[in-house]
This record gives sequence, structure tokens and C-alpha cells, in this order.
Amino acid sequence: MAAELPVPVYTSLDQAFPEFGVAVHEGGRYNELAQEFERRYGHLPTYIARAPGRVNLIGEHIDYCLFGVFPTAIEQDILIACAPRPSSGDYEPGSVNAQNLYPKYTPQSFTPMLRTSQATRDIQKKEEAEADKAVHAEEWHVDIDKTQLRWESYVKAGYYGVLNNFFPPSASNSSRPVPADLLVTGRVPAGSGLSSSAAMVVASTLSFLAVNCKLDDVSKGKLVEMAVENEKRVGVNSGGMDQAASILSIPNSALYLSFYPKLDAELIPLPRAVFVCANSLVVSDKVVGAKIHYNLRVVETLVAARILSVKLGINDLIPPPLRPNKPPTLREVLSAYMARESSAGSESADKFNELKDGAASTEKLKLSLESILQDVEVLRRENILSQSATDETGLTMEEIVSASGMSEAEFHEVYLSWVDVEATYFQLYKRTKHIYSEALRVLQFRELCLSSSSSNANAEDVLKSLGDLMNASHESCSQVYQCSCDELDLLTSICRDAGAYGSRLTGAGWGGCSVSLVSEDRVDSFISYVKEKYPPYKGLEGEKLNDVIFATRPGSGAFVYKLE
Ligand code: NG1
Ligand code: MG
Repeated sequence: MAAELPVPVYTSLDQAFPEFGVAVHEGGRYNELAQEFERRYGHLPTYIARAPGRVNLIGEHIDYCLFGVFPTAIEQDILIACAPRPSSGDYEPGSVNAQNLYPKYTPQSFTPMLRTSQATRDIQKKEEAEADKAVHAEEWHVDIDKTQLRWESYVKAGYYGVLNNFFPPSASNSSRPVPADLLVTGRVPAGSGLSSSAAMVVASTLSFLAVNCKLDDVSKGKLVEMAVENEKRVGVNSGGMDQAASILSIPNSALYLSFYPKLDAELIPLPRAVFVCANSLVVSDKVVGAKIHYNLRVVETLVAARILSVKLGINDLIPPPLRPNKPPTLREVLSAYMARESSAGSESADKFNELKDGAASTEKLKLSLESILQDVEVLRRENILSQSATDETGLTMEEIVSASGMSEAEFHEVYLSWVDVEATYFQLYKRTKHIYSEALRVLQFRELCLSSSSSNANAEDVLKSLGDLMNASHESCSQVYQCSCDELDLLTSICRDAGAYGSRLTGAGWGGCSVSLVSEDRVDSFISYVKEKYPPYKGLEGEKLNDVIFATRPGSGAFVYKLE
């Protein structure tokens, strides 16, 4: 699969954009950026790193539970021109000047520092008496302000992994990172659910690898791993969808990305139809709102996984967690459930065991998801995952600690010590129901796309069924996972009225974009209708209007352009 391949480094834009005319069109942007770089820094860039945003067609908020998702890269991207800074005498290892073409993003300079590693600090905190015995490991650190949304945080985040993977603190001064100059520009709208943040982090990670001559040392898979870890430095405990989509995408296909038991990307052909993105124009500020939105959902799903496994009596069957120091996810609980299912000696176990691994493994997953969803309903009726079958209130902290079967101290250590969340009630039933049902919809969506390439499929029926799954996904995001907002609910309903087969929010939600599946011959009338009917678009014209609603084509993944 694509993850083992090297990161592409092109010396001509014709290699990067083989489709007729695209290299010439894109070339203008690359040249202007290089010229502006020279004007600002007095020397030419040596590389331009490029990373696209993505649109997720279906599978929302399930990547951090390790379930498969279905994104494609979009054509809008981030470019970072970069070069090592020529020596000026006052050499500071690894110092960075970062500027942005957009004047509202002010120029920044920063220098990484070596400090005692987090692991060492944790040991010291826990075992003060033993502190002197702890290994005083050092790590590179770059100050990131997690209380504000700042553009340079994403550049700094990209630097982290490069420093800590390639520059051992114990190495001599001669193998320190070089000082670097960076100039950023981008076309992925910020806070729109199209992953401008991941595109920034991937492009920044690539820039620092390039200026330090480390590109040959990373495969695409390793780059995904580094970019995922890097982005967490900004303060959102995200899954790996955005970075993987930005890096692994190939033109004209969607990706079925799975994360369990390891990262895997399957290229899936899409049926003949168009995906149209429409921006709700509500900015989704995930960093500042993380405590009550994104990070709270991450915690709720992990706590739900614990309580579900305890109540279903399958806790001992959970495989060792995939992620060190993180509690098991709902996907790992499903593995335990599948293990019990296949050894149960019942009729359903026989049916289940007839399905071999490999091609049929998604069939097994589907069956188990359907079955665990029924058990989740039973637990709801027994008031185990919620206060009562009809009560919307959720469970208090005291109630979840008690249901987890852990001591309060242990519970805090495992579920809360690494993240900052705020909640009076935790919605475990709703979150579990969304995660498992959304995971099932992704598998159904994948299957429909695969079937659409077979000659006996009725194309219109396939598109209608895909649209139904997208609508059901939106409904679940809005009512069950509660990650939509009034504007997105209105926008998706206008998109359906405009003739879309289906429409849903894409990305984290709480604002940002919708994505709609539209028949090729109806795209223009669809776009005109939405432009006219969605109130926040009133008064927007020309380019501004075209930037908020546009058809997308699955584009190519990240690369580095080497200037000669
Ligand atoms: P966006 O909206 O692109 O930031 C976020 C997460 C994803 C995924 C989606 C919801 C980040 C970097 N990415 O995407 O991992 O969980 O929400 O499906 O936070
Ligand atoms: Mg993001």
C-alpha cells in the first residue's frame, strides 16, 4: 500500500501535475511565491512543500476511535517555500523565520530549546523521592500557545517531530538543525472543516525535513505518523484522517483509510457524480473550543469503551492497546466482542466463523457492528450508558467513575490527566451509538462505491443509496453526536432541496463546510440554488462567492518541489 512509498520530490511541476495544462496554471503561484521569498529574505528558496486539504465524504469523528473513514484530498492546498538561512555569523541552531503571504498573519521568529523530557518530568512528579534516580532525558521543545488559535502554532507543530526524530539531543553541535527561512501561502479556508490545519502541519513537517536533508529518511507512512503526532502539539487530540488523506491521496480516487490494527489506505473509485463543498461561514474554532467540543468527545468515547467492555463482560478479551499510554478505544472493544462472538458456539458464531479474514473481514466487521449496536440499546434500556432510556441528561462524573469499576484516582489518571475537558454530564449512549453506526455507514458506502464500477449496477440507484447514507450520517452528527450547528443543519437541508442525493457536514463540525453528492448534469443549477437560498451568502459576489461553494475533484497528495 501507498504508505511504504517514499515522499515524492519533484524537480519539475510537469512531474507533479501530469494532467494537461495544470502545471502551467499552477506554475504561476509557485514562481510568485519564490520571488516574494527572495524579496523578503534576500535569497531564493531551495524547496516548496505542498500539502492539500481534504474533504471527508463519510465517517465523522470515528478516526480517533480507530474506525475507517472515507476522505479525498481536494485541490486547495498550502504551499511553504523554504531554505536554510545562509550563515550570518550569529548562528543559532534551528532558529526559524516564518512569514505568511497574508498580512493578517504576522511574521514570527522562534528557536527550539532542549529541555527535560515530558516523560522525565512525569516520573519526577510521581516519585519525587526517586527523582534523582530518574533518567534525565532531554527533548526539543518549541513554545506553542494552546490558549489561542495562532497561525504559527501549526508551523511550530510540524517542527516538533522533525527535531525529536532526527536530532538526538546528545549529538554533537555539528549535527544540529539548520536555521531556516519559511514563507507560507494557502488556499484552504481556515476553520472550514477542510483541514487547513493538517495541510499546514504536513507542509511544515515536509519543509523542515527538506531544509535539513532528511526527506530520504521518511516513507509516506512515517510522514503520516509524524504529522499526526505533530498536530496534537496544538492541543487537539485528533485521529489520523486528515494527515493521512493529505499525504496518501491519489487523483480521481477516494481513500478508504483504516487505522486498526495499523494504518492502511485502499484506493476506491468514485461513481460518476460530483462532490460539492459549501461553507456555512461559521468558523469552527477547534483549539479554543476543544474542552467542551472535540476533546470532550474523545474522552466520552474512551470512557464509553471502558464501561461497555465492563458491562458486556469482555474487558479481559481486549487486545493490548495499539497506542501506548492510551486506554482502549471503541474499536478495540469491538475486537474483544468479535473474539467472544467467534468462540460462542452459537448459530451466529458459526455464521461469523464462516467468514474468513482478508476480503471478508469487512463483512465480519459489519456483522459485529450490527450486533453490538443491539447490545448498546439493551444497556441503554438498563440505564447503564445514560441516566434513563428517555433522559437526555447523560451521566455525571460520579456515575461514570462508579460504572467504570475503577477507583477515582485511577480513573482520573487514565481518562483525564492528559487532556483538559469541561462537562457536567457525559453522553455515553449517544456517543457510542454514533460511533458504531457511523462506522457501519462507512463500510456500506465503500461497498456501494466498489459495486458502482461493476457493469450490472444501476448508477442512479447507487447514487441514491450513497446520498441516503450521507443524510443519515448528518442526522447522526447533528442529533446524536451533537457536533453540528443551526447554520450547518440549514445549509445541508438547502443542499438537499437543491437536488443533492445527500448532504452532510464534513470535518469536525460545529461550523465549517458541508459536502453534497450531486449529479454531474445538475451541478450548475445546484450551486446557483444554494447561492441564492443560504442567507449568509447574500451580498457575496464573484471570487468571494466562488470560494464558499465549489465542486471538488479528488486531487493528489503532498509532495516537495525542489528548485534547481
Ligand atoms: P478537521 O475538521 O479537519 O480539523 C477533525 C480531526 C479529524 C477528525 C475530524 C472529524 C484534527 C486535526 N482533525 O478534522 O482527525 O476526527 O475532525 O471526523 O483535529
Ligand atoms: Mg483541522
